[in-house]
Amino acid sequence: MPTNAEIAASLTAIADLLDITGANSFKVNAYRKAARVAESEAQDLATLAAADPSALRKIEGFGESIAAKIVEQVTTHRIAELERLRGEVPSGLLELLTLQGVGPKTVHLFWSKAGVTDLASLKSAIDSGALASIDRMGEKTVENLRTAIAAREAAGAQPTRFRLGQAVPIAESMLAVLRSTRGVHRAAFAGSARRGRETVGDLDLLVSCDDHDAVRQAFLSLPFIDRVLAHGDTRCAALLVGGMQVDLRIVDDEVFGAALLYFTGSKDHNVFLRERAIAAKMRLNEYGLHQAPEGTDGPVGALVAARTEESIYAALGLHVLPPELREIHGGDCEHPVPDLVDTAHVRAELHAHTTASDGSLTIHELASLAVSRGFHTLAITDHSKASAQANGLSVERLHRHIDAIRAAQADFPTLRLLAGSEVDILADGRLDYDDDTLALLDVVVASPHAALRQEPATATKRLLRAIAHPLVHIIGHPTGRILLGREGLAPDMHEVTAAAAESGTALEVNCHWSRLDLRDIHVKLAVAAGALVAIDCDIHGAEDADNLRYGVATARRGGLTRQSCVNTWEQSALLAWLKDKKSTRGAGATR
Ligand code: DGT
Ligand code: CA
Ligand code: CA
Ligand code: ZN
Repeated sequence: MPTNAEIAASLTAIADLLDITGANSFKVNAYRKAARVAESEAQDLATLAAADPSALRKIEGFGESIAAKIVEQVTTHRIAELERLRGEVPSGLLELLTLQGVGPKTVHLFWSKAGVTDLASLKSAIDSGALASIDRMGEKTVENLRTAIAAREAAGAQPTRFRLGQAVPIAESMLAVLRSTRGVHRAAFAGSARRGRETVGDLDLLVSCDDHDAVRQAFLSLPFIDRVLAHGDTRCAALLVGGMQVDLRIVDDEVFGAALLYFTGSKDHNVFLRERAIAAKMRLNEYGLHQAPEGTDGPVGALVAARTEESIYAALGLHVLPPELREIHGGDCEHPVPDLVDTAHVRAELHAHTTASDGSLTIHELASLAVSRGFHTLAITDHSKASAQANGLSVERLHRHIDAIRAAQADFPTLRLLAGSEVDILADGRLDYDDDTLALLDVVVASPHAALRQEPATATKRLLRAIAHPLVHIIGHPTGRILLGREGLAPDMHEVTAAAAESGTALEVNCHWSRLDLRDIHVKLAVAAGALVAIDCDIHGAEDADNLRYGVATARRGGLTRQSCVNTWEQSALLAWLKDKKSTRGAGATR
Protein backbone atom coordinates (compact mmCIF):
# COMPACT_ATOMS: atom_id res chain seq x y z
CA MET A 1 0.00 0.00 0.00
CA PRO A 2 1.31 3.49 -0.76
CA THR A 3 2.78 5.54 2.08
CA ASN A 4 1.55 9.04 2.86
CA ALA A 5 4.69 10.40 1.22
CA GLU A 6 3.92 8.46 -1.96
CA ILE A 7 0.33 9.71 -1.97
CA ALA A 8 1.58 13.27 -1.47
CA ALA A 9 4.03 12.79 -4.33
CA SER A 10 1.22 11.67 -6.67
CA LEU A 11 -0.93 14.67 -5.71
CA THR A 12 2.00 17.02 -6.25
CA ALA A 13 2.70 15.40 -9.61
CA ILE A 14 -0.91 15.98 -10.67
CA ALA A 15 -0.69 19.61 -9.51
CA ASP A 16 2.58 20.17 -11.38
CA LEU A 17 1.31 18.57 -14.56
CA LEU A 18 -1.97 20.50 -14.43
CA ASP A 19 -0.01 23.70 -13.89
CA ILE A 20 2.26 22.95 -16.83
CA THR A 21 -0.77 22.49 -19.06
CA GLY A 22 -2.04 25.88 -17.89
CA ALA A 23 -5.00 24.50 -15.93
CA ASN A 24 -7.23 26.58 -13.66
CA SER A 25 -5.24 27.61 -10.61
CA PHE A 26 -8.04 26.83 -8.10
CA LYS A 27 -7.87 23.21 -9.16
CA VAL A 28 -4.07 23.18 -9.04
CA ASN A 29 -4.00 24.76 -5.59
CA ALA A 30 -6.49 22.22 -4.27
CA TYR A 31 -4.08 19.43 -5.26
CA ARG A 32 -1.12 21.25 -3.74
CA LYS A 33 -2.94 21.81 -0.48
CA ALA A 34 -4.03 18.16 -0.42
CA ALA A 35 -0.41 17.08 -0.97
CA ARG A 36 0.70 19.17 2.02
CA VAL A 37 -2.09 17.68 4.10
CA ALA A 38 -1.13 14.12 3.07
CA GLU A 39 2.52 14.77 3.86
CA SER A 40 1.90 16.09 7.35
CA GLU A 41 -0.93 13.68 8.22
CA ALA A 42 0.21 11.34 10.97
CA GLN A 43 -2.38 8.64 10.29
CA ASP A 44 -1.58 6.17 7.53
CA LEU A 45 -3.93 7.27 4.74
CA ALA A 46 -3.85 3.93 2.92
CA THR A 47 -4.97 2.13 6.07
CA LEU A 48 -7.67 4.70 6.62
CA ALA A 49 -8.89 4.51 3.02
CA ALA A 50 -8.83 0.71 2.99
CA ALA A 51 -10.94 0.51 6.15
CA ASP A 52 -13.46 3.14 5.12
CA PRO A 53 -13.13 5.03 1.80
CA SER A 54 -15.35 7.84 3.08
CA ALA A 55 -13.05 8.53 6.06
CA LEU A 56 -10.69 10.58 3.91
CA ARG A 57 -13.39 13.15 3.30
CA LYS A 58 -13.35 14.02 6.99
CA ILE A 59 -9.79 15.28 6.70
CA GLU A 60 -9.70 19.00 6.01
CA GLY A 61 -8.17 19.58 2.56
CA PHE A 62 -9.44 16.46 0.82
CA GLY A 63 -12.44 17.24 -1.38
CA GLU A 64 -14.53 14.56 -3.01
CA SER A 65 -12.53 14.28 -6.21
CA ILE A 66 -9.14 14.21 -4.47
CA ALA A 67 -10.31 11.67 -1.88
CA ALA A 68 -11.42 9.48 -4.79
CA LYS A 69 -7.97 9.74 -6.37
CA ILE A 70 -6.34 8.62 -3.12
CA VAL A 71 -8.71 5.67 -2.84
CA GLU A 72 -7.90 4.85 -6.47
CA GLN A 73 -4.17 4.87 -5.73
CA VAL A 74 -4.62 2.73 -2.64
CA THR A 75 -6.82 0.14 -4.34
CA THR A 76 -5.39 0.04 -7.89
CA HIS A 77 -1.86 1.43 -7.36
CA ARG A 78 -2.44 3.93 -10.14
CA ILE A 79 -4.35 7.14 -10.80
CA ALA A 80 -5.84 7.33 -14.29
CA GLU A 81 -5.83 11.14 -14.27
CA LEU A 82 -2.12 11.19 -13.46
CA GLU A 83 -1.36 8.77 -16.27
CA ARG A 84 -3.45 10.81 -18.71
CA LEU A 85 -1.52 13.97 -17.78
CA ARG A 86 1.80 12.18 -18.09
CA GLY A 87 0.80 11.20 -21.63
CA GLU A 88 -0.05 14.77 -22.47
CA VAL A 89 3.03 16.58 -21.11
CA PRO A 90 6.50 15.92 -22.57
CA SER A 91 8.50 14.16 -19.87
CA GLY A 92 11.52 16.44 -20.37
CA LEU A 93 9.48 19.33 -18.97
CA LEU A 94 9.28 17.67 -15.56
CA GLU A 95 13.04 17.69 -15.29
CA LEU A 96 12.96 21.48 -15.63
CA LEU A 97 11.05 21.67 -12.35
CA THR A 98 14.20 20.58 -10.52
CA LEU A 99 15.91 23.81 -11.58
CA GLN A 100 16.18 26.29 -8.75
CA GLY A 101 13.60 29.07 -9.09
CA VAL A 102 11.67 27.30 -11.87
CA GLY A 103 8.08 26.38 -11.05
CA PRO A 104 5.38 24.79 -13.20
CA LYS A 105 3.92 28.14 -14.24
CA THR A 106 7.28 29.10 -15.70
CA VAL A 107 7.54 25.75 -17.44
CA HIS A 108 4.09 26.38 -18.91
CA LEU A 109 5.45 29.60 -20.44
CA PHE A 110 8.59 27.86 -21.78
CA TRP A 111 6.43 25.21 -23.40
CA SER A 112 3.58 27.30 -24.73
CA LYS A 113 5.54 30.39 -25.80
CA ALA A 114 8.93 29.03 -26.83
CA GLY A 115 8.26 25.40 -27.71
CA VAL A 116 10.66 24.18 -25.01
CA THR A 117 10.22 20.45 -24.21
CA ASP A 118 13.37 19.55 -22.24
CA LEU A 119 16.65 20.87 -20.85
CA ALA A 120 18.41 20.82 -24.21
CA SER A 121 15.70 22.85 -25.94
CA LEU A 122 15.60 25.25 -22.99
CA LYS A 123 19.32 25.90 -23.41
CA SER A 124 18.89 26.58 -27.11
CA ALA A 125 15.98 28.90 -26.39
CA ILE A 126 18.20 30.85 -23.98
CA ASP A 127 21.08 31.02 -26.46
CA SER A 128 18.92 32.03 -29.41
CA GLY A 129 17.24 34.77 -27.40
CA ALA A 130 13.83 33.14 -27.92
CA LEU A 131 13.28 32.98 -24.20
CA ALA A 132 14.18 36.60 -23.48
CA SER A 133 11.53 37.68 -25.98
CA ILE A 134 8.72 36.11 -23.94
CA ASP A 135 6.67 38.66 -21.99
CA ARG A 136 7.67 38.96 -18.31
CA MET A 137 10.96 37.13 -18.96
CA GLY A 138 13.53 39.78 -18.06
CA GLU A 139 17.29 39.61 -18.48
CA LYS A 140 17.73 38.92 -14.78
CA THR A 141 15.40 35.89 -14.97
CA VAL A 142 17.34 34.48 -17.90
CA GLU A 143 20.60 35.02 -16.01
CA ASN A 144 19.19 33.18 -12.96
CA LEU A 145 18.17 30.36 -15.28
CA ARG A 146 21.72 30.00 -16.56
CA THR A 147 22.92 29.73 -12.95
CA ALA A 148 20.28 27.13 -12.16
CA ILE A 149 21.15 25.05 -15.23
CA ALA A 150 24.84 25.17 -14.29
CA ALA A 151 23.94 24.01 -10.77
CA ARG A 152 21.76 21.18 -12.08
CA GLU A 153 24.47 19.97 -14.45
CA ALA A 154 27.20 20.13 -11.83
CA ALA A 155 25.10 18.34 -9.21
CA GLY A 156 24.40 15.48 -11.62
CA ALA A 157 22.86 12.53 -9.84
CA GLN A 158 23.58 13.79 -6.31
CA PRO A 159 20.80 13.40 -3.75
CA THR A 160 18.56 16.41 -3.75
CA ARG A 161 18.19 16.80 0.03
CA PHE A 162 20.67 16.56 2.89
CA ARG A 163 20.16 15.65 6.52
CA LEU A 164 20.03 18.49 9.04
CA GLY A 165 22.95 17.18 11.08
CA GLN A 166 25.15 17.09 8.02
CA ALA A 167 24.19 20.58 6.84
CA VAL A 168 24.30 22.56 10.09
CA PRO A 169 27.95 21.90 11.05
CA ILE A 170 29.02 22.96 7.56
CA ALA A 171 26.90 26.11 7.81
CA GLU A 172 28.47 26.95 11.15
CA SER A 173 32.02 26.46 10.03
CA MET A 174 31.34 28.74 7.06
CA LEU A 175 29.73 31.34 9.31
CA ALA A 176 32.74 31.28 11.63
CA VAL A 177 34.98 32.32 8.74
CA LEU A 178 32.53 34.96 7.51
CA ARG A 179 32.11 36.43 11.00
CA SER A 180 35.85 36.97 11.26
CA THR A 181 35.91 38.77 7.92
CA ARG A 182 36.54 42.52 7.85
CA GLY A 183 33.47 44.71 8.11
CA VAL A 184 31.03 41.93 8.98
CA HIS A 185 28.34 42.81 11.56
CA ARG A 186 26.04 39.80 11.70
CA ALA A 187 25.98 36.38 10.06
CA ALA A 188 23.44 33.59 10.35
CA PHE A 189 21.99 30.66 8.51
CA ALA A 190 18.35 30.87 7.47
CA GLY A 191 16.05 28.65 5.39
CA SER A 192 14.95 25.15 6.31
CA ALA A 193 18.11 24.60 8.40
CA ARG A 194 17.11 27.42 10.76
CA ARG A 195 13.59 26.04 10.95
CA GLY A 196 15.17 22.78 12.07
CA ARG A 197 13.63 20.77 9.26
CA GLU A 198 14.93 17.19 9.21
CA THR A 199 16.35 17.57 5.70
CA VAL A 200 17.46 20.66 3.82
CA GLY A 201 17.46 21.29 0.08
CA ASP A 202 20.21 23.89 0.24
CA LEU A 203 21.88 26.13 2.81
CA ASP A 204 20.93 29.78 3.01
CA LEU A 205 23.53 32.04 4.62
CA LEU A 206 23.03 35.69 5.41
CA VAL A 207 25.70 38.26 6.22
CA SER A 208 25.47 41.97 6.96
CA CYS A 209 28.60 44.04 6.41
CA ASP A 210 30.16 47.31 5.30
CA ASP A 211 32.36 45.70 2.65
CA HIS A 212 30.59 43.39 0.20
CA ASP A 213 33.80 42.65 -1.68
CA ALA A 214 35.58 41.31 1.37
CA VAL A 215 32.67 39.02 2.18
CA ARG A 216 32.44 37.76 -1.39
CA GLN A 217 36.17 37.02 -1.44
CA ALA A 218 35.95 35.22 1.90
CA PHE A 219 32.99 33.17 0.71
CA LEU A 220 34.55 32.17 -2.59
CA SER A 221 37.72 31.00 -0.89
CA LEU A 222 35.98 28.86 1.75
CA PRO A 223 37.13 25.28 1.93
CA PHE A 224 34.94 22.54 0.41
CA ILE A 225 33.59 24.76 -2.36
CA ASP A 226 33.56 22.65 -5.47
CA ARG A 227 32.09 25.04 -7.95
CA VAL A 228 30.96 28.67 -7.93
CA LEU A 229 27.54 29.18 -9.50
CA ALA A 230 27.08 32.91 -9.02
CA HIS A 231 29.08 35.76 -7.49
CA GLY A 232 27.16 39.00 -7.62
CA ASP A 233 27.29 41.97 -5.29
CA THR A 234 24.46 40.80 -3.03
CA ARG A 235 24.14 37.12 -3.86
CA CYS A 236 26.67 34.32 -4.23
CA ALA A 237 25.94 30.65 -4.78
CA ALA A 238 28.21 27.64 -4.82
CA LEU A 239 28.12 23.88 -4.85
CA LEU A 240 30.06 22.14 -2.11
CA VAL A 241 32.00 18.95 -2.44
CA GLY A 242 29.27 16.36 -1.89
CA GLY A 243 26.74 18.29 -3.95
CA MET A 244 25.03 20.57 -1.42
CA GLN A 245 24.29 24.08 -2.66
CA VAL A 246 24.96 27.16 -0.54
CA ASP A 247 23.26 30.49 -1.21
CA LEU A 248 24.80 33.56 0.39
CA ARG A 249 22.98 36.90 0.63
CA ILE A 250 24.92 40.01 1.56
CA VAL A 251 22.86 42.85 3.04
CA ASP A 252 23.24 46.11 4.96
CA ASP A 253 23.03 45.75 8.71
CA GLU A 254 19.92 47.98 8.94
CA VAL A 255 17.89 45.37 7.06
CA PHE A 256 19.42 42.18 8.47
CA GLY A 257 16.29 41.32 10.46
CA ALA A 258 14.01 41.69 7.44
CA ALA A 259 16.29 39.54 5.30
CA LEU A 260 16.63 36.92 8.04
CA LEU A 261 12.86 36.78 8.42
CA TYR A 262 12.31 36.49 4.68
CA PHE A 263 14.99 33.86 4.02
CA THR A 264 14.03 31.80 7.04
CA GLY A 265 10.58 31.22 5.62
CA SER A 266 8.68 29.06 5.43
CA LYS A 267 7.14 30.36 2.26
CA ASP A 268 3.70 29.94 3.85
CA HIS A 269 4.77 31.93 6.90
CA ASN A 270 6.08 34.70 4.64
CA VAL A 271 2.74 34.79 2.87
CA PHE A 272 0.97 35.04 6.24
CA LEU A 273 3.20 37.92 7.37
CA ARG A 274 2.85 39.78 4.08
CA GLU A 275 -0.94 39.57 4.22
CA ARG A 276 -0.86 40.70 7.80
CA ALA A 277 1.24 43.70 6.74
CA ILE A 278 -1.15 44.57 3.91
CA ALA A 279 -4.11 44.42 6.30
CA ALA A 280 -2.26 46.94 8.49
CA LYS A 281 -1.61 49.25 5.49
CA MET A 282 2.05 48.25 5.33
CA ARG A 283 4.29 46.29 2.96
CA LEU A 284 6.79 43.57 3.96
CA ASN A 285 9.64 42.17 1.90
CA GLU A 286 13.27 41.17 2.41
CA TYR A 287 14.23 44.86 2.69
CA GLY A 288 11.92 45.71 5.53
CA LEU A 289 8.46 46.60 6.72
CA HIS A 290 7.34 49.89 5.17
CA GLN A 291 4.22 52.03 5.16
CA ALA A 292 2.04 51.30 2.14
CA PRO A 293 2.48 53.51 -0.93
CA GLU A 294 0.35 56.66 -1.16
CA GLY A 295 -1.27 55.85 -4.50
CA THR A 296 -1.91 52.47 -6.09
CA ASP A 297 1.60 51.92 -7.44
CA GLY A 298 3.82 54.65 -6.05
CA PRO A 299 6.97 53.92 -4.06
CA VAL A 300 6.49 52.41 -0.59
CA GLY A 301 6.26 54.80 2.34
CA ALA A 302 8.51 55.28 5.37
CA LEU A 303 10.45 52.40 6.89
CA VAL A 304 8.72 50.92 9.94
CA ALA A 305 11.08 48.10 10.97
CA ALA A 306 13.92 46.07 9.46
CA ARG A 307 16.86 45.78 11.86
CA THR A 308 15.64 42.77 13.83
CA GLU A 309 12.98 40.08 13.41
CA GLU A 310 11.57 41.06 16.81
CA SER A 311 10.95 44.66 15.70
CA ILE A 312 9.03 43.45 12.64
CA TYR A 313 6.82 41.02 14.54
CA ALA A 314 6.17 43.73 17.11
CA ALA A 315 5.21 46.28 14.46
CA LEU A 316 2.76 43.75 13.05
CA GLY A 317 1.28 43.24 16.50
CA LEU A 318 2.46 39.62 16.67
CA HIS A 319 4.44 37.49 19.08
CA VAL A 320 7.82 36.40 17.73
CA LEU A 321 7.38 32.91 16.34
CA PRO A 322 10.42 30.67 16.97
CA PRO A 323 11.84 29.56 13.59
CA GLU A 324 10.96 25.91 14.30
CA LEU A 325 7.28 26.84 14.42
CA ARG A 326 7.27 28.74 11.15
CA GLU A 327 6.43 25.64 9.15
CA ILE A 328 3.99 23.02 10.35
CA HIS A 329 2.17 25.45 12.59
CA GLY A 330 1.62 27.53 9.46
CA GLY A 331 1.25 31.18 10.15
CA ASP A 332 -0.40 31.16 13.51
CA CYS A 333 1.47 33.50 15.81
CA GLU A 334 -1.45 35.55 17.07
CA HIS A 335 -1.56 33.51 20.25
CA PRO A 336 1.20 33.48 22.87
CA VAL A 337 3.84 30.95 21.93
CA PRO A 338 4.18 27.99 24.33
CA ASP A 339 7.28 27.69 26.53
CA LEU A 340 9.12 25.42 24.11
CA VAL A 341 11.77 23.03 25.31
CA ASP A 342 15.33 24.28 24.80
CA THR A 343 18.74 22.56 24.78
CA ALA A 344 19.67 24.51 27.91
CA HIS A 345 16.79 22.84 29.79
CA VAL A 346 18.04 19.29 29.22
CA ARG A 347 19.72 17.83 32.32
CA ALA A 348 19.50 14.08 31.79
CA GLU A 349 20.40 11.54 29.12
CA LEU A 350 18.33 8.39 29.32
CA HIS A 351 19.59 6.36 26.35
CA ALA A 352 23.33 5.59 26.11
CA HIS A 353 25.43 2.59 25.11
CA THR A 354 28.82 1.48 26.38
CA THR A 355 31.47 -0.91 25.12
CA ALA A 356 29.41 -3.67 26.71
CA SER A 357 27.21 -3.63 23.59
CA ASP A 358 27.90 -1.42 20.55
CA GLY A 359 29.11 1.86 22.13
CA SER A 360 32.68 3.12 22.05
CA LEU A 361 32.79 4.60 25.59
CA THR A 362 33.17 2.85 28.92
CA ILE A 363 30.75 3.47 31.78
CA HIS A 364 33.26 5.90 33.31
CA GLU A 365 33.84 7.76 30.05
CA LEU A 366 30.11 8.12 29.48
CA ALA A 367 29.57 9.36 33.00
CA SER A 368 32.37 11.94 32.63
CA LEU A 369 30.76 13.12 29.40
CA ALA A 370 27.41 13.56 31.16
CA VAL A 371 29.08 15.49 33.99
CA SER A 372 30.80 17.76 31.46
CA ARG A 373 27.36 18.59 30.02
CA GLY A 374 26.11 19.60 33.45
CA PHE A 375 23.68 16.67 33.60
CA HIS A 376 22.30 15.37 36.90
CA THR A 377 21.29 11.92 35.58
CA LEU A 378 22.61 9.40 33.07
CA ALA A 379 21.01 6.07 32.18
CA ILE A 380 23.25 3.36 30.79
CA THR A 381 21.07 1.40 28.37
CA ASP A 382 22.96 -1.22 26.44
CA HIS A 383 21.24 -3.49 23.92
CA SER A 384 19.33 -6.63 24.85
CA LYS A 385 20.07 -10.15 23.64
CA ALA A 386 17.95 -10.14 20.45
CA SER A 387 20.16 -7.38 19.03
CA ALA A 388 22.96 -9.87 18.45
CA GLN A 389 24.51 -7.71 15.71
CA ALA A 390 24.91 -4.97 18.33
CA ASN A 391 26.44 -7.40 20.86
CA GLY A 392 23.28 -7.35 22.99
CA LEU A 393 23.64 -8.56 26.57
CA SER A 394 22.52 -11.99 27.77
CA VAL A 395 20.70 -12.01 31.12
CA GLU A 396 23.92 -13.12 32.85
CA ARG A 397 25.96 -10.33 31.24
CA LEU A 398 23.25 -7.85 32.13
CA HIS A 399 23.48 -8.85 35.82
CA ARG A 400 27.22 -8.18 35.83
CA HIS A 401 26.73 -4.93 33.90
CA ILE A 402 24.23 -3.68 36.49
CA ASP A 403 26.80 -4.40 39.22
CA ALA A 404 29.46 -2.48 37.29
CA ILE A 405 27.13 0.52 36.87
CA ARG A 406 26.27 0.51 40.60
CA ALA A 407 29.99 0.30 41.45
CA ALA A 408 30.86 3.24 39.17
CA GLN A 409 28.34 5.44 40.98
CA ALA A 410 30.81 6.06 43.83
CA ASP A 411 33.13 7.96 41.47
CA PHE A 412 30.47 10.48 40.35
CA PRO A 413 29.03 12.36 43.32
CA THR A 414 27.13 14.94 41.22
CA LEU A 415 25.66 12.49 38.72
CA ARG A 416 23.01 9.87 39.30
CA LEU A 417 23.90 6.76 37.27
CA LEU A 418 20.94 4.60 36.33
CA ALA A 419 21.18 0.96 35.37
CA GLY A 420 18.98 0.50 32.33
CA SER A 421 18.62 -1.38 29.09
CA GLU A 422 17.49 -0.69 25.57
CA VAL A 423 15.29 -3.73 25.26
CA ASP A 424 14.14 -4.93 21.87
CA ILE A 425 10.43 -4.83 21.22
CA LEU A 426 10.02 -8.13 19.40
CA ALA A 427 7.84 -8.30 16.27
CA ASP A 428 4.73 -9.20 18.27
CA GLY A 429 5.25 -6.56 20.95
CA ARG A 430 6.75 -8.84 23.62
CA LEU A 431 9.98 -7.64 25.21
CA ASP A 432 13.34 -9.31 24.87
CA TYR A 433 13.90 -9.84 28.64
CA ASP A 434 11.53 -11.49 31.09
CA ASP A 435 9.76 -9.33 33.68
CA ASP A 436 11.94 -10.45 36.60
CA THR A 437 15.01 -9.25 34.72
CA LEU A 438 13.36 -5.98 33.68
CA ALA A 439 12.35 -5.36 37.29
CA LEU A 440 16.05 -5.15 38.26
CA LEU A 441 16.53 -2.09 36.08
CA ASP A 442 16.06 1.57 37.02
CA VAL A 443 14.97 2.48 33.51
CA VAL A 444 13.75 0.49 30.52
CA VAL A 445 13.89 1.95 27.02
CA ALA A 446 11.98 -0.39 24.70
CA SER A 447 12.76 -0.01 21.00
CA PRO A 448 11.88 -1.73 17.71
CA HIS A 449 15.02 -2.81 15.82
CA ALA A 450 13.89 -5.68 13.57
CA ALA A 451 10.74 -6.46 11.56
CA LEU A 452 10.48 -2.82 10.51
CA ARG A 453 8.48 -3.55 7.37
CA GLN A 454 5.43 -4.96 9.08
CA GLU A 455 1.93 -3.77 8.18
CA PRO A 456 0.77 -0.59 9.94
CA ALA A 457 -1.92 -2.43 11.93
CA THR A 458 0.60 -4.99 13.19
CA ALA A 459 3.04 -2.24 14.05
CA THR A 460 0.36 -0.40 16.01
CA LYS A 461 -0.43 -3.50 18.07
CA ARG A 462 3.25 -4.12 18.64
CA LEU A 463 3.90 -0.64 19.98
CA LEU A 464 0.70 -0.53 22.05
CA ARG A 465 1.71 -3.72 23.78
CA ALA A 466 5.13 -2.34 24.70
CA ILE A 467 3.63 0.99 25.81
CA ALA A 468 1.19 -0.79 28.12
CA HIS A 469 3.94 -2.86 29.75
CA PRO A 470 4.28 -1.42 33.26
CA LEU A 471 8.05 -1.94 33.37
CA VAL A 472 8.66 0.13 30.25
CA HIS A 473 9.48 3.80 30.79
CA ILE A 474 10.35 5.01 27.31
CA ILE A 475 9.69 3.83 23.76
CA GLY A 476 12.97 4.39 21.87
CA HIS A 477 12.91 5.60 18.23
CA PRO A 478 9.30 4.43 17.89
CA THR A 479 9.16 3.93 14.11
CA GLY A 480 12.75 2.87 13.40
CA ARG A 481 12.90 5.04 10.30
CA ILE A 482 16.24 6.12 8.84
CA LEU A 483 16.04 9.46 7.07
CA LEU A 484 16.56 9.16 3.32
CA GLY A 485 17.11 5.47 3.93
CA ARG A 486 14.34 3.40 5.46
CA GLU A 487 10.64 4.15 5.94
CA GLY A 488 10.35 2.23 9.20
CA LEU A 489 7.06 1.36 10.87
CA ALA A 490 3.88 3.31 10.07
CA PRO A 491 1.75 2.70 13.16
CA ASP A 492 -1.39 4.68 13.88
CA MET A 493 0.26 7.49 15.81
CA HIS A 494 -3.05 8.78 17.15
CA GLU A 495 -3.48 5.48 18.96
CA VAL A 496 0.17 5.27 19.96
CA THR A 497 0.29 8.76 21.46
CA ALA A 498 -3.06 8.32 23.21
CA ALA A 499 -1.89 5.04 24.76
CA ALA A 500 1.40 6.61 25.84
CA ALA A 501 -0.46 9.46 27.52
CA GLU A 502 -2.78 6.99 29.23
CA SER A 503 0.00 4.83 30.71
CA GLY A 504 2.51 7.61 31.41
CA THR A 505 5.06 6.00 29.10
CA ALA A 506 7.35 8.52 27.41
CA LEU A 507 7.92 8.50 23.66
CA GLU A 508 11.48 9.21 22.57
CA VAL A 509 12.71 11.80 20.14
CA ASN A 510 15.96 10.15 19.14
CA CYS A 511 18.38 12.99 18.44
CA HIS A 512 20.57 11.29 15.90
CA TRP A 513 20.16 13.23 12.66
CA SER A 514 19.73 10.04 10.68
CA ARG A 515 16.74 9.12 12.88
CA LEU A 516 14.91 12.14 14.36
CA ASP A 517 12.26 9.65 15.46
CA LEU A 518 9.65 10.67 16.75
CA ARG A 519 9.53 13.04 13.81
CA ASP A 520 8.08 16.56 14.10
CA ILE A 521 4.48 15.70 13.18
CA HIS A 522 4.51 12.81 15.64
CA VAL A 523 5.72 15.09 18.40
CA LYS A 524 2.82 17.37 17.57
CA LEU A 525 0.42 14.47 18.08
CA ALA A 526 2.13 13.48 21.33
CA VAL A 527 1.75 17.05 22.56
CA ALA A 528 -1.92 17.09 21.59
CA ALA A 529 -2.48 13.76 23.37
CA GLY A 530 -0.71 14.99 26.51
CA ALA A 531 1.99 12.29 26.36
CA LEU A 532 5.43 12.59 27.94
CA VAL A 533 8.39 12.86 25.61
CA ALA A 534 12.05 11.96 26.18
CA ILE A 535 14.74 13.67 24.09
CA ASP A 536 17.75 11.37 24.01
CA CYS A 537 21.01 11.24 22.10
CA ASP A 538 21.24 7.43 22.00
CA ILE A 539 24.96 7.90 22.66
CA HIS A 540 27.26 5.39 21.01
CA GLY A 541 30.30 7.71 20.87
CA ALA A 542 31.20 11.08 22.40
CA GLU A 543 30.21 13.02 19.27
CA ASP A 544 26.60 11.80 19.57
CA ALA A 545 26.03 14.07 22.57
CA ASP A 546 26.28 17.02 20.17
CA ASN A 547 23.17 15.84 18.34
CA LEU A 548 20.95 17.08 21.16
CA ARG A 549 20.15 20.27 19.25
CA TYR A 550 18.61 18.34 16.36
CA GLY A 551 16.31 16.38 18.62
CA VAL A 552 15.37 19.55 20.46
CA ALA A 553 14.67 21.31 17.14
CA THR A 554 12.42 18.43 16.09
CA ALA A 555 10.61 18.56 19.42
CA ARG A 556 10.17 22.32 19.14
CA ARG A 557 8.72 21.93 15.64
CA GLY A 558 6.12 19.71 17.24
CA GLY A 559 5.43 22.31 19.93
CA LEU A 560 6.90 20.37 22.87
CA THR A 561 7.04 22.31 26.12
CA ARG A 562 9.62 21.97 28.81
CA GLN A 563 7.08 20.46 31.24
CA SER A 564 6.30 17.51 28.96
CA CYS A 565 9.96 16.61 28.39
CA VAL A 566 11.25 14.28 31.11
CA ASN A 567 14.91 15.18 30.45
CA THR A 568 14.31 18.72 31.71
CA TRP A 569 12.86 17.73 35.06
CA GLU A 570 14.62 18.14 38.38
CA GLN A 571 16.39 14.95 39.41
CA SER A 572 13.89 14.21 42.19
CA ALA A 573 10.93 14.44 39.81
CA LEU A 574 12.62 12.28 37.21
CA LEU A 575 13.58 9.57 39.70
CA ALA A 576 10.10 9.62 41.21
CA TRP A 577 8.52 9.08 37.78
CA LEU A 578 10.84 6.17 37.00
CA LYS A 579 10.13 4.54 40.35
CA ASP A 580 6.39 5.17 40.48
CA LYS A 581 5.82 3.87 37.00
CA LYS A 582 7.43 0.55 37.94
CA SER A 583 5.42 0.27 41.12
CA THR A 584 2.17 0.25 39.15
CA ARG A 585 3.39 -3.09 37.80
CA GLY A 586 0.56 -5.48 37.12
CA ALA A 587 -2.11 -2.80 37.36
CA GLY A 588 -4.31 -3.94 34.50
CA ALA A 589 -1.61 -4.12 31.84
CA THR A 590 -1.98 -6.40 28.85
CA ARG A 591 0.87 -8.83 28.63
P1 DGT B 1 14.85 23.86 1.29
O1 DGT B 1 16.05 24.62 0.85
O2 DGT B 1 14.13 23.21 0.17
O3 DGT B 1 15.13 22.89 2.37
O4 DGT B 1 13.78 24.88 1.90
P2 DGT B 1 13.94 26.43 2.22
O5 DGT B 1 12.76 26.83 3.02
O6 DGT B 1 15.29 26.71 2.79
O7 DGT B 1 13.76 27.11 0.79
P3 DGT B 1 14.72 28.00 -0.12
O8 DGT B 1 16.15 27.69 0.11
O9 DGT B 1 14.21 27.83 -1.51
O10 DGT B 1 14.39 29.48 0.31
C1 DGT B 1 14.73 29.98 1.58
C2 DGT B 1 13.63 30.85 2.09
O11 DGT B 1 13.51 32.02 1.28
C3 DGT B 1 12.24 30.22 2.06
O12 DGT B 1 11.99 29.41 3.18
C4 DGT B 1 11.37 31.44 2.03
C5 DGT B 1 12.15 32.42 1.21
N1 DGT B 1 11.71 32.37 -0.18
C6 DGT B 1 12.43 31.93 -1.23
N2 DGT B 1 11.71 32.00 -2.37
C7 DGT B 1 10.50 32.49 -2.02
C8 DGT B 1 9.30 32.79 -2.75
O13 DGT B 1 9.22 32.61 -3.97
N3 DGT B 1 8.25 33.28 -2.03
C9 DGT B 1 8.33 33.47 -0.69
N4 DGT B 1 7.27 33.93 -0.05
N5 DGT B 1 9.42 33.19 0.01
C10 DGT B 1 10.50 32.72 -0.64
CA1 CA C 1 17.27 26.32 1.71
CA1 CA D 1 18.11 28.59 -1.09
ZN1 ZN E 1 19.98 2.68 21.26
